[in-house]
Amino acid sequence: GDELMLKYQPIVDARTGELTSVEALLRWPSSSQGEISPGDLIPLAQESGQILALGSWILDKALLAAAELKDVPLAVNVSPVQFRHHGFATIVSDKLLANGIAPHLLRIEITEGVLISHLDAAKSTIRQLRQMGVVVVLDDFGTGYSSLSYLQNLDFDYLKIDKSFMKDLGRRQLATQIMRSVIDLGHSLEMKVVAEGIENDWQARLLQLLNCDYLQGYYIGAPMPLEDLQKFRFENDVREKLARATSAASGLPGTISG
Ligand code: G
Ligand code: MN
Repeated sequence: GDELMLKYQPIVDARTGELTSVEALLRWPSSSQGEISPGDLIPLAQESGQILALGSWILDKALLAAAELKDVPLAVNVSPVQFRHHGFATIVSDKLLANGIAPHLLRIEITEGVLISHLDAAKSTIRQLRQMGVVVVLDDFGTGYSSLSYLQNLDFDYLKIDKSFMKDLGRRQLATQIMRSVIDLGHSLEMKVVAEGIENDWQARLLQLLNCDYLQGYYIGAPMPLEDLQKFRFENDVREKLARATSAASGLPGTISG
């Protein structure tokens, strides 16, 4: 059809390949222009004043999916405008109750953009969500302007490293060293670290070697309709692919152990 929809992308344990959560991603399949990315859609909704309605729709849709996924945690991207909107944590709490979803099965992904200019409000919303048991993820880490100062002030459960960092991984020593440092930084702040945008075996292998906790990207699985994800849960070749990656990546530049 031509309507807005959510697709679901698997996130796996970097060590075992086991499915550990799923990210809901907004899609607008338009016959004339191909898929329009959330990157374009969110600003559009923001300009037209429909961002809150869109955000609410996404959350409702995602929680219906969460009910079908049962024990698999579901991550939902929340725009800065929606996150900062007064009462956001209460809205989330009401929707969880209405859908019968345990709070620990919901992950809210926010970018640094949320924190710019309304830091105290953002802090308080993050605290409320975490008190409820909802998991809070700092998304697209490394692309903003003041990443490190935000980390000093805020409690996140997960750190998601932006996909732009993956391009030169295993090709350039410097890219690998930066990745190592970011993963270590996340761990020393007691966060779990997710790498997104994994497209090949050497990226997967290096991230394993650097002790990254979770992997997401086309190499693991593309965003897919919910029915396909339900199949993916029970039949996928991620475990085998990660094992193959282990042998394929030995000797790559930047593959330093330790
Ligand atoms: O970081 P953010 O949540 O904004 O990015 C999610 C987007 O990245 C989604 O639109 C998704 O389709 C896309 N994506 C998912 N996996 C990959 C990948 O392996 N490579 C690239 N280039 N994009 C990906
Ligand atoms: Mn995200």
